[in-house]
Amino acid sequence: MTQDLDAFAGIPRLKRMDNMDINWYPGHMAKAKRLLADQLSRVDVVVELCDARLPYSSRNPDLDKLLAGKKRVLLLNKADLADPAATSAWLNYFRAQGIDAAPYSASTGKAKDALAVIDRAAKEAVERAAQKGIRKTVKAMVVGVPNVGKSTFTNKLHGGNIAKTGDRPGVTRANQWVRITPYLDLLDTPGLLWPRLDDQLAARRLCYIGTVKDDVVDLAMLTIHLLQDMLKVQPQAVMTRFRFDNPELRGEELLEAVCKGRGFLMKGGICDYDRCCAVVLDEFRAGKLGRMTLEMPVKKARLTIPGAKKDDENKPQEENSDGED
Ligand SMILES: Nc1nc2c(ncn2[C@@H]2O[C@H](COP(=O)(O)OP(=O)(O)OP(=O)(O)O)[C@@H](O)[C@H]2O)c(=O)[nH]1
Ligand SMILES: [Mg+2]
Repeated sequence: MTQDLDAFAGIPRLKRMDNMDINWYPGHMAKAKRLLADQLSRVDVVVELCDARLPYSSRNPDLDKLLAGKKRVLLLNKADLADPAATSAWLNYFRAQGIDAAPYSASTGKAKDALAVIDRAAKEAVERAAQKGIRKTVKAMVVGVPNVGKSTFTNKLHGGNIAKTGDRPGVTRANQWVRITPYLDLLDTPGLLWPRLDDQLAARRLCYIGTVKDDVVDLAMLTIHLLQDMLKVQPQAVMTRFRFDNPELRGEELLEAVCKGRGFLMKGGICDYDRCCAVVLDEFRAGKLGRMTLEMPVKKARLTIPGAKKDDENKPQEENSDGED
């Protein structure tokens, strides 16, 4: 790991970090996408889960096309790990776009709150059936990128461990229908990424929350970026947790500071970067630094550039962006 960093000697520190190219689209995802499309005609409601700490980066852009015309709700899951004020800002942002969004925690939330969201979304379909004298069983499909909590959500609604969960991406490999009540069936699906992660900033952030497998990235680079991103939003929490006192540190200096602060040192006082990266990533993922959201729905004033792509108009910007990305 240290060798990788040394290999870039002479290149300015932040510059060399742009060399990370993240892509992960294992075979089971292509299959899962086909199977999801197959099931769509059978479902009344799609429940999309994203991670409340990254509500922009953790939404699969492919879903818009795939789910066009379907009744859909967006749950900002893991809201227990996110900054509540940031979650409110995101809810306003989504609702302003006509997206039915709500915060949720599949770990600590109540099943009845999630059921209320699904009931609201399914209301029209239920009423249409009632007009024909039928009491409908609503079919809802749970979708989202890997590791956002789809199976934990399914278990919460079911009231027991019917779907396999785990703190790594790609745990669910096949669709699984689960009966929640006589009037609600839920389909848990495998996490879906998209074939080319062309937004590499989003891709990197997906690694922070364990949506992209750790094996496909350079963990030292990833950890440096995570520390820098956390320092932008909550410098004091980062410095307290990792025991250093200079919020201006950047690049490899940050790994050194954490190693010294937390005592991740090997024989001869050499920094143990492997241990440092594992601990920083684990502690962020487990919410040990407190509730934190890493991106905000801030719109930049933009100039109209003739011929510019319109796709990114609603893409939120980083707060306090220092332009390194
Ligand atoms: N703190 C917190 N942890 C959660 C929440 N929901 C899920 N988790 C944890 O996140 C990890 C992933 O949960 P899963 O339910 O397996 O995620 P998934 O979306 O089904 O993942 P794949 O099947 O890989 O796509 C597990 O360790 C869960 O305990 C939540 O709301 N809050
Ligand atoms: Mg799952």
